[in-house]
Amino acid sequence: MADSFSLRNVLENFKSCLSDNKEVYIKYYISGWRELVSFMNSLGSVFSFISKDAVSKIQILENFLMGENGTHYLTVQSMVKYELDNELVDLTKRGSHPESGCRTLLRLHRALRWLQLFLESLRTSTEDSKTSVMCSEAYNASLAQHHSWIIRKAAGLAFCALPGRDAFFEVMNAGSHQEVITLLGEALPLISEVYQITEDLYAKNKLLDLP
Ligand code: 1PX
Repeated sequence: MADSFSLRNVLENFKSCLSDNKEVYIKYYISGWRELVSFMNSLGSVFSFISKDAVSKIQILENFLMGENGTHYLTVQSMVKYELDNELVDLTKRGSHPESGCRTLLRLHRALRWLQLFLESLRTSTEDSKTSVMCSEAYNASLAQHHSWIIRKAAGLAFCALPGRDAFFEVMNAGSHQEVITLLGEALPLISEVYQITEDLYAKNKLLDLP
């Protein structure tokens, strides 16, 4: 299932995400997420409620990209412009466009902040650091504020099932601990840049609270 996962693939996708003029390609953004989901699946079935949600959001975006208006979904920038210009986004409450590209990508965008915090904390962790603690601290500082009590509880339970730091570094499949740490150091600035560009775009268009 996740035999082919490697942190390197995630890095490659986020590297390919940015165009020369700093637009974010949806194709690589969702490929990056697919890689991450395959990684999460390899950690066990307690995470499947999380990966199911992530996969359904990836699928919604992929359907737009492959659909008849696909050219408007090449980048996050073109998607935002197209959906706003054509009133395809529910701005205040869910109505006739409950699954717009903009609101769907916003969920993954918020999760990307979690990923950024979590990976940074893994990168700077020491041998006795606990992955479950790093994961829940990253979650509480990001995604948790957007989730209901019940989801927060379920997520908290799932975090307890995370493998320890050593095993975690192993599944990342990117060589020795030191090599993983180096790779994380390369991946993080890219992930942060993609995150920040999206955040600024959403803020400028007042899309950060889409229902
Ligand atoms: C190299 C190591 C990295 C580990 C990779 C792990 C990939 C994690 C992928 C998580 C993607 C989560 C997407 C969540 C999107 C979301 O917020 N959805 C909620 C809102 O959607 P709605 O359509 O209702 O507005 C939805 O309610 C969420 C349901 C599922 C629970 C989400 C819990 C998220 C916890 C994130 C931490 C994942 C920990 C995995 C550990 C490896």
